[in-house]
Amino acid sequence: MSHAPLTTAVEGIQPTSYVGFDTITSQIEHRLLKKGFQFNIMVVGHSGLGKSTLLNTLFSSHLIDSSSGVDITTIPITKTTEIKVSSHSLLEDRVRLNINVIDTPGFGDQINNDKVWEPIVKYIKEQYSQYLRKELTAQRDRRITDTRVHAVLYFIEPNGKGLTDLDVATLKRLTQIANVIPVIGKADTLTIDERTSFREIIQNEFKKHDFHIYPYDTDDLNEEELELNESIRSIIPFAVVGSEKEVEINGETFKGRKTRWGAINVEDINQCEFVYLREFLIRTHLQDLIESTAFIHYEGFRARQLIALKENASSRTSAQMSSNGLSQR
Ligand SMILES: Nc1nc2c(ncn2[C@@H]2O[C@H](COP(=O)(O)OP(=O)(O)O)[C@@H](O)[C@H]2O)c(=O)[nH]1
Ligand SMILES: [Mg+2]
Repeated sequence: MSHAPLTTAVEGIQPTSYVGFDTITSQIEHRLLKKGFQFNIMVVGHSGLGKSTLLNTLFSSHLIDSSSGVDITTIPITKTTEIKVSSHSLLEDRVRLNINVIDTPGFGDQINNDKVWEPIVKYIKEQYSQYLRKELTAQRDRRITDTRVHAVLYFIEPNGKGLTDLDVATLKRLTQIANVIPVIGKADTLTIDERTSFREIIQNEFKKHDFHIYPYDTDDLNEEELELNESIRSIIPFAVVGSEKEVEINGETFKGRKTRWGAINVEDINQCEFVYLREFLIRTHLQDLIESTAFIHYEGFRARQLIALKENASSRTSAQMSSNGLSQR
């Protein structure tokens, strides 16, 4: 009997009878469905830009209270940005999506907006640090609860002029540590032409400042995926309109905003880019947002921390050695 060669070609061999490993996909699906998915999304931007409303519109559920009807000036202004986390569980077909919404009230509302991004940056880094600590314990949990921020929706004010100094300072920091998706809030306050030119201004500013904006082109993407990313990049920042209310016009009901001049259908692609944002964020890139957070942002954080730890340890050892009269060599 001759032995099989040590290296065989990676050609597929068709088993002569049914083995059953084609069920692995359904085994994986079963396991994934059982544990559900965790998605953590943060919203950043001035009060009243429609952050809460848009999140509720995106997930078609009332996740956070909007300030509608509440005069913003009556809300006590805190000295700094607050971080408010709320957890929700949504069920669609058999898929359970656990969502943590991280709201950042107070951002940009002060007269002196110096360093108001700090609590946000700190929160994002803290989640990485907690995750790392859990990974490094001797008895790791089989499943570490993931609180890392997978997406930051950054709301730009529809002022038609461009980014403010606060936007630039915040985006500079956030894009280094998380997946940032910029949107123009309350885009219905701009005409379609105004939106186009506003977007151009902002895209140029992004280029000028060299912001690392999500989605990222990685080596493992195929041509089709690269093209999709390119088309998404061309409409960033998405000009969005949000509404939780149903509007009825000529017997047709839709999610929209009624004005004295007519109504805006949030889901009409000729009226705003809400549908594109939802398509991108939820229907094509949800898993990629989670993976990019783990493999790009968290990985970078982890590497930096471990290198620092090692350097710390080695400088301590050499200090100890020299105090014992030993040389390192
Ligand atoms: N015109 C317009 N108003 C909006 C839009 N989204 C929300 N609003 C309204 O703006 C106010 C503030 O919205 P809210 O979602 O609480 O803003 P947040 O402070 O950024 O969370 C509410 O009265 C909303 O009804 C929008 O897209 N267009
Ligand atoms: Mg809000």
